Amino acid sequence: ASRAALSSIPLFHEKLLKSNRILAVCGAGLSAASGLPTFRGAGGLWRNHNAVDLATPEAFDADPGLVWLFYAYRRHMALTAKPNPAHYALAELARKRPGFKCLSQNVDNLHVRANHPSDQLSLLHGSLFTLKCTTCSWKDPYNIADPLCPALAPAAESNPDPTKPLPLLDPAQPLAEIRESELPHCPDCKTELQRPGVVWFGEMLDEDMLDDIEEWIEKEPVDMVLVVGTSSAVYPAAGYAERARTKGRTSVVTVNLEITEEDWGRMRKGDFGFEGDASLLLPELLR
Ligand code: BJW
Ligand code: ZN
Repeated sequence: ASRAALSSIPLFHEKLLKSNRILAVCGAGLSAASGLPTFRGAGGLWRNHNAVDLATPEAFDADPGLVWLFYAYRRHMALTAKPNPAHYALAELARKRPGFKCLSQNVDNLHVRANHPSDQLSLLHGSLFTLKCTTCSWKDPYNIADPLCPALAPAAESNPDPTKPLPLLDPAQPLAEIRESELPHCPDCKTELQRPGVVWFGEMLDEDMLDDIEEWIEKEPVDMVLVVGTSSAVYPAAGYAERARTKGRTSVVTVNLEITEEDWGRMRKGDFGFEGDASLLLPELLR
């Protein structure tokens, strides 16, 4: 099928009206218009590190101070950011359509702040605002302290000179070394460090959540899957669109700032591709 045919908004609306069970799989591009950087491509660098390399247990073990500073900065940015019209459009779709479920890889809490009904939202990769112990079962499900501790205060400072990059983000400016003793420790076991309640590479997603998703997909055929602002590079998230597809019935709808020739090539009859900013496209598509 041609790009133009795949991208017809009236045809999409026709399909949406007939759709009962709708799944969304969201990624960092959804929050880009809220000013939060994505992981891959431009903006995926934090100081001189790849964001993806910092999101690993190995990076945390090697330098917990550095990785905590990265997460402290992201907590601060997410707290300062606001949900955008795409988050609100998804939350509204959830309220109108009990058959809609949203799976989000984003840890920024913006779906929740847009009042997305919690029973229709699965946060695949956890939350920046959950704290847990690296070792024991201690967990604080929601903590928005900013800064989290004095050693992490540089991540919560506003820019002293807005004409220049934030000193924290400037690789030419050395970081003050953070000792382990200055980082937040577990209040239960006392000895171990706290860590952000997010899912790093090689770590398991929450088993109960995975079971819920599996059950939801299996229950009845899915009519539409919205794949919004994700590079679909990370599993299991990247597999859900095809996992939910029932041939001849399910439309997979890609909403992304950039849809590659490869993406277009993977699309099947009845699929849609909409190229652009999700914060502009989703309100229009879901109205
Ligand atoms: C816009 C836009 C605008 C920009 N509007 N669009 C099967 C096959 C192969 C490998 C595996 C597999 N199963 C598991 C694995 C291993 C691994 C994996 O997937 N590896 C791949 C790299 C191949 N997966 C795991 O380890 C997962 N665990 C697991 O499966 O456990 C069991 C197991 C373990 C080991 C082996 C096998 C099984 C866990 C994955 C956890 C990912 N964690 C992170 C960090 C979270 C914490 C944090 O936020 O710091 O999650 S990595 C990072 O990538 C983050 C994101 O959620 C995730 C996805 O990124 P996303 O959201 O797609 O962002 P980008 O930047 O990649 O893309 C942005 C997109 O937006 C782009 O397309 C832009 O064009 C677009 N865009 N502006 C619309 N305005
Ligand atoms: Zn502990």
